[in-house]
Amino acid sequence: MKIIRSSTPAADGFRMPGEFEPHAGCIMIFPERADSWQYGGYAARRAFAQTAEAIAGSEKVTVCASEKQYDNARAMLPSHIRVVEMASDDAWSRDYGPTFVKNQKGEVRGIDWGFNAWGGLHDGLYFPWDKDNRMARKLCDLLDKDVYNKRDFILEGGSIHVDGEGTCMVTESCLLSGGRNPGLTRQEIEDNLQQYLNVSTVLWLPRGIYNDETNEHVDNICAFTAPGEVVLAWTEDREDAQYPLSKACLDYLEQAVDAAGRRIRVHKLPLPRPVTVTEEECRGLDACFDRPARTPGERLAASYVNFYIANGSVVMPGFGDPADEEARSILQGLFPDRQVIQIYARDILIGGGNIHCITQQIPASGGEA
Ligand code: KQY
Repeated sequence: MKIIRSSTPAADGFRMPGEFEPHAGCIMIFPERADSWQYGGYAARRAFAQTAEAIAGSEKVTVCASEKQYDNARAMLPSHIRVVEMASDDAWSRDYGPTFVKNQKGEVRGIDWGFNAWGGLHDGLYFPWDKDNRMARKLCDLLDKDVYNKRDFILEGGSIHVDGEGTCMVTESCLLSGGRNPGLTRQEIEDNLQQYLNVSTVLWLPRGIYNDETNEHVDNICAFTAPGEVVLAWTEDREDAQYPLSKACLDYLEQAVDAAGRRIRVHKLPLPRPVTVTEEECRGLDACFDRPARTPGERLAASYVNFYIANGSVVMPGFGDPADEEARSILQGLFPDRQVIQIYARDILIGGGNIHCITQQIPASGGEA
């Protein structure tokens, strides 16, 4: 594996493909952190294993597990899922796995962004995060991909979505947050996205999901389903704290134009009713930074937008909510050639994210037509 320090994907003719383009596989990490996953992570590991199996129905899945969890992961996961031992601080491959880029010959490379646990000592969510920060490079080595070093720029994979045709979508609340790149202007941040993802247009949604502890990652509020088309997490309840956030995004998207000059087609995806943490769940979590990791009644950032597009399926969260089926059927309509698989994801949500946050696609190699 070569570490590329002096050029950029755009300069080398590489771009980040849309998630709906063909994959070689998917990377996940087995959960065990006691202040993220209640009661030692037993229920979370079951939900991660179900997610891995659903994705493995149509693409190769690699699960990274710690030395302590390796045997358990190997036992819980079927043999067609690859398990490798790799140290991490938690289980968010979207955020600190490599972001992959591809050129016209079909060569794939990784990007190793800086990771500081969603805000470092400013408003980050745990310390230390050095094992997470080393994962992108280790994974590129494992997969035999050269990697761009961009550790001087803090970025999580969940804070970007691309359409593969020159457009990237982010939220202002996250990318302009004080804990990531406070020394950079908005224009400098946009320049980095342009050079590393090879995009010409950055859509800056104002906000994300209410109480999303990532400073409102875009992957929880809005996702491309095709070039020029997005789903937006939506509530009709004007009294709900989420309403002004979703409305601000809708207003923004209705006037936005993508890199190809298209207006964006917005499909509203309903939100579940507010999901809050129970006392029993809080009792099962270790403290974080000498404070309780969660407090009873705290609202979690539940959203159906946090789905993963696999080669043959779309794997989405369910919350045991009346809106589960409506959200599933909207996504099924938008992805007629893929089977939409819903996983009961409360035990992933308690950790602070969902199915998109715990997965990272590896684009298929091979030339483009
Ligand atoms: O991408 C995410 N949503 C990850 C959030 C991690 C929170 C740590 N408890």
